[in-house]
Amino acid sequence: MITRRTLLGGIPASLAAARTVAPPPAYGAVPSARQVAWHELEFTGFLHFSVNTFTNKEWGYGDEDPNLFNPQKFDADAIVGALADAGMRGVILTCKHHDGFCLWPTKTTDHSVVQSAWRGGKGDVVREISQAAARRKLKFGVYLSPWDRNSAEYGKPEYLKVYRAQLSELLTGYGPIFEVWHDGANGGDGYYGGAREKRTIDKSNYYDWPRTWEMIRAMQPDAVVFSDVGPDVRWVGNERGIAGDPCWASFDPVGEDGGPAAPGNVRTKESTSGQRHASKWLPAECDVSIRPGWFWHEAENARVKKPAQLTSLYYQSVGRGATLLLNVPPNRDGLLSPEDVASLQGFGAYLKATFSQNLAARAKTDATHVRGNDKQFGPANLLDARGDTYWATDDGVTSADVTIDLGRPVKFQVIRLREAIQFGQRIDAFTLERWQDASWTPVASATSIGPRRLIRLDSPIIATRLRLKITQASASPALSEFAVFSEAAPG
Ligand code: FUL
Ligand code: CA
Repeated sequence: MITRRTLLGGIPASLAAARTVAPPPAYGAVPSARQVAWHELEFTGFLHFSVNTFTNKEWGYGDEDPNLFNPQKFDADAIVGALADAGMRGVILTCKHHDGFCLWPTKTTDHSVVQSAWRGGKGDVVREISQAAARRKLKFGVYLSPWDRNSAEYGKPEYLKVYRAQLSELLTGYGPIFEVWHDGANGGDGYYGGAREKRTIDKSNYYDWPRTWEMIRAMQPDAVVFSDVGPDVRWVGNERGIAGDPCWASFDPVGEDGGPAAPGNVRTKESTSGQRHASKWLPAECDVSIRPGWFWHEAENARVKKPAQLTSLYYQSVGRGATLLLNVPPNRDGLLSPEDVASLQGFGAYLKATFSQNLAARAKTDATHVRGNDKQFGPANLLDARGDTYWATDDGVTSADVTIDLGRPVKFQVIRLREAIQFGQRIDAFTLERWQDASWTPVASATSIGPRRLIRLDSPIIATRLRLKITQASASPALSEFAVFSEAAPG
């Protein structure tokens, strides 16, 4: 006789049933595996380095003598080490900025380190930074400016071949690349091989971006591609390092005139917050410089952002679910200046001291709803420091509470929440409360969570019990983390 028991291969029906509770069906746009890995980086570094470092400019015209580039004390390990100590998990180098000078010995043009006296023309900044990054376990990414004010071909169809050849040199010669960064600035006057004229291009069609992105996929399938319009990561719409609040991970970019969007042609106002119910998972990256300019300028040494300013930017970017890409430009020696290193150290110490210990790690949890009453979706999953375990409710439940009992009064100032984003961004709003004077009293409320939400209270509070109320959701909530931290003094 075939019984239910034999069908299940000898597993008692009660246990088997527990295992069959399915994870929640995905809601809306969901991230790709490469996007999930990118979200986990949270904080990365940007290095703007070129002939501009030596000419005191932000945008080189393209006629600079390559010999100007001579960073005598260049030390990739020192640069990358300072970024790593600050807590960064990746670094993106301006392999070529708008001036067209290539920091690696490219075969596509003479306008490169090969023509420089630096290391007798045998140097390769891309190689040294990528190797130093690998030694410190930082991911390495490339910025290759589409706009090239040196190239005689710029603006003509031939330039596209040059650009793609440069990209393939970078994507095949320097190990794994985590991010390819396409700038939106395009066209205008330049040297252009001696023509010294103004060239404008059709932003929507000239670069044939979809074909270039296919090339990147083929050469570096794990790399995310950044631009104003993605396809993997979107510009946040400002260069101040500040994400919107809310900041939704989904976005359908639209061109300035309402037509199709392209790098350099997007309604940037919408990029800051994204759109709640867009079709694409296209999360925001906040790029900002530690100095007023992107390149190093002696006159800005006194204007390097202090650890407390970096801390505030961190909460306004990483804390809203975006990634922070902080530029720290090497100086003419080929090192980070002491002012920048000091700020990075102070901020890194703050991050370490604040986030190393989740004060709720050993708390007791309880929830109003648990998916299928199955432990595998229980609220204890919020505290295990694992991204792949989560608390979830049954489908159709769009408001639910979870209670965290810390067992003793705990003083803290920062709360971190993460959604199980593999199922999409589901939560619209929540409130955090503490048990005080025999009732639940609100501590903070916010909207988007997505990959991450940090709440930094104005001053520390003490609580024994906390309650997280999901007050609004577009699909049943699925949260992977709830953590509380005691904030260190800003470095
Ligand atoms: C901008 C560029 O024009 C700046 O020089 C810098 O590289 C910044 C990150 O992107 O669009
Ligand atoms: Ca978890």
